[in-house]
Amino acid sequence: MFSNKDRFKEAFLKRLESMCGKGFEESTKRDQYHTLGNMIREYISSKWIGTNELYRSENKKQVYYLSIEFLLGRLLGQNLLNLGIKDMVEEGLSELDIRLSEIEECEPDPALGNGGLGRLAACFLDSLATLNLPGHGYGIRYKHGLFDQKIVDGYQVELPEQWLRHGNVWEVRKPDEAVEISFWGTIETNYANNGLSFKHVGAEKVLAVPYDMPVVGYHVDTVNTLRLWNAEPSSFGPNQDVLSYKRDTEAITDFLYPDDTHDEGKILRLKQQYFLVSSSIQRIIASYKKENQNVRELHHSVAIHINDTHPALAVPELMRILIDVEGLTWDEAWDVTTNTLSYTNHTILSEALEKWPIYLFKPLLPRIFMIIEEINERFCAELWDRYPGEWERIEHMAIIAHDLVKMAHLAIVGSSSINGVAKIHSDILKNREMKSFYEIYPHKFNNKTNGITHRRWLLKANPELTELIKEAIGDEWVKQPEKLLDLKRHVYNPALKEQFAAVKRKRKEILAKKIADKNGIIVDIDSIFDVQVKRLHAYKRQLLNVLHIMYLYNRIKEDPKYTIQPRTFIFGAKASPTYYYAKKVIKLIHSLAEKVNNDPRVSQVIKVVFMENYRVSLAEDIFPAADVSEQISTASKEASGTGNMKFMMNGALTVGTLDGANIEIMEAIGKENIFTFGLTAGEVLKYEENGRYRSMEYYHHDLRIRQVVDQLTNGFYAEDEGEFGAIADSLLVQNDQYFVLRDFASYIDVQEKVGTAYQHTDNWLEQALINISHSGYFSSDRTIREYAENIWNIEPVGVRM
Ligand code: H53
Repeated sequence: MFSNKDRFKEAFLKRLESMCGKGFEESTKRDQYHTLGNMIREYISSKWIGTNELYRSENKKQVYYLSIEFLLGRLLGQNLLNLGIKDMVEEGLSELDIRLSEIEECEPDPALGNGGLGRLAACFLDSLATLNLPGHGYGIRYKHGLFDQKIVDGYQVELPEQWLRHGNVWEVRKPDEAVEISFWGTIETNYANNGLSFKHVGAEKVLAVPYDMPVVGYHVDTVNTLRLWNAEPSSFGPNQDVLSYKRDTEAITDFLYPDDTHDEGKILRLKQQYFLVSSSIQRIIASYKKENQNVRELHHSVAIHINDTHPALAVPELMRILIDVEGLTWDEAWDVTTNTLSYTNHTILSEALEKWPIYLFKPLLPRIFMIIEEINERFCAELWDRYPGEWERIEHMAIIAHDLVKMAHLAIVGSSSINGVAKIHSDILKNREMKSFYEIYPHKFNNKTNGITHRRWLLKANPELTELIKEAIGDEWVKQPEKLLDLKRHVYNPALKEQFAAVKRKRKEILAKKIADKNGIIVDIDSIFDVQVKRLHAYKRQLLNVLHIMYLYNRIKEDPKYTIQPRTFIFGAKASPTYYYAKKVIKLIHSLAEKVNNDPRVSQVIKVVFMENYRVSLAEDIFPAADVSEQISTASKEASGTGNMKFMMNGALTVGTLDGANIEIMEAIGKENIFTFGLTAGEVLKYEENGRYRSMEYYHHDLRIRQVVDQLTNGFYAEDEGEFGAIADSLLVQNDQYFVLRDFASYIDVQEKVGTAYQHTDNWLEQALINISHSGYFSSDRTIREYAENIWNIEPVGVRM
């Protein structure tokens, strides 16, 4: 059906009729999307089955990536591209007068993640499949993904996301592979002749039903699986309140928690975590046992990855199954568990390191709690042997302390590998945050700098730039992204620079049109498109960006001779619904936009745009159009960042702190091709230690700062003077935890340099091309190879198209 355009057209029309019960003329765009999606999934299925059969017959080691988030983005376009049939399908459809891009718009964005963590997981799946690596994602099939953001009078309003409303063409329900999960109840301990045994009685059972989605590799035959678990009632008993049982059960997979690096501490979240872990591990072991006899050798065939602390219950759950179900001794089970599991830490923010109160944990997961207690006791005994009498140290490292279960400690003790996500982050883990663990397990700690899939963020999002690069250096880099380095030889080629400028301009026009349509703001294509898109969080410092614009506004108003290179400041960000400060920053951006964009003189040179409902599909329009990438977190706080890499790959220049992967970007492209500013991580950590920072001093001594901070509360940006009081308080009363005022002057200086640099067009274009040529290192293919070789010990399974 996809062998040539005509056969495709014929099959498409036939399928449209049979699926939708309508003729082509009456069909809607959505009908067409569903028809095409179904055809593609069917086309994928033989490769999918083939891949699974191959994995079974070759019986090579496989990795299972457990993650509470997978931020996939739309799949139709990416699948067509990876299958190598996009051009043919596009042509066929256009002969039917259908534009593929319009059909793609009908696909809801599967938003099963909040931000970096979930998007990284999605990039990893794409790389695993493309590299023919046997690796699968295990997650939750949230009925409602991350909320849809509406802006009403400048305020964020959250609406439930509804990606499943019209069904999901990519998924296959597998009821035969459902498993039962037990919550609540009590544990009966039996003393038999050959030892203890445990029985979980009076538990509430929930059925976990898998929905599988294919993960198609790029131009290979490998199709891996993303398995998403759905919670359903197990069986109804005679004296049961059926309705409330059904409601409570289904609630487990109703919503994705809309917090990013915040720990909401909800019992439902703990339920979600155990639900994911228990269903995944039960199934992984069942499928292992089909091909293998001895669970003592599980780790030779299976690697299980814990993505952040959310799936850390994998440690006690695997222990439970090995001991209670498979009959292994504690020591045998511990050996298998620690050799099977590995863990990635994604943050050092203390509010994100999950800790569960025992009073919630123990009744919900009684057997799991017992096992954690035992792990903790044995671990503390080891510590006691090593550090006799050092109570404080042991208390600090314990898995259970002060009535809390510390998930990061559990993950570290129960895994064979612990990695951070950028060099500086891994160093901070080793030398500070997890220093005491590093001292006893130095061999476990390692770094895996994050990456992004260039197939989505360059090939799919920016076909114009992709073509240009292919014209300049051929297409080997598509399979081997490090070869983008070949572009470096052409950076000074005037024709290439001109063509790159034309591509950038075209993409800016496309984005400008979206902005005009959605925001009703007309932006200047010749202005610098200066972009900050990411979750809203104090440490990411959108506020610093805002204060800079407030300063520019004042400057332009006060000094008639002041001239600057025109700029369009573009923001996109969702705030966690309960995060008061973050929501106020969104409101502030809107109040600022209102003032700037409506001022006759100021709006000639600057514009402020907030793009509503930032998500993967919108990101695909934004990155290709950016000139400047804002990566301005307080040094040491952003573990890696991955937006920085997407901008770089699309030829934007970074304004950034020496934080996360910004540092490695700088090392790759050279200091002269990035605009860095602000405190270093070392300086920030020192301030935090010695408590010598006084934000008030900066407020008093820098008039520019005093003016903008005063404007937050003197009615300049809001009639209600209290509107932005929380923001002003964060800076002055709370002593500016994220060093916004400390870095202000340095940020203003570097932004001035950006303005001047942009005027030297030739040089700017060269710098942009240098950024692109070094972006290959930041492909997730490199990252995944490192995980495969150094952590999981898995090898490609030979399936080539
Ligand atoms: O993970 C990204 C990093 C980023 C970090 C982010 C993250 C979340 O999105 C959610 C929870 C969490 O602990 C960390 O903030 O710096 O790039 C992928 O590693």
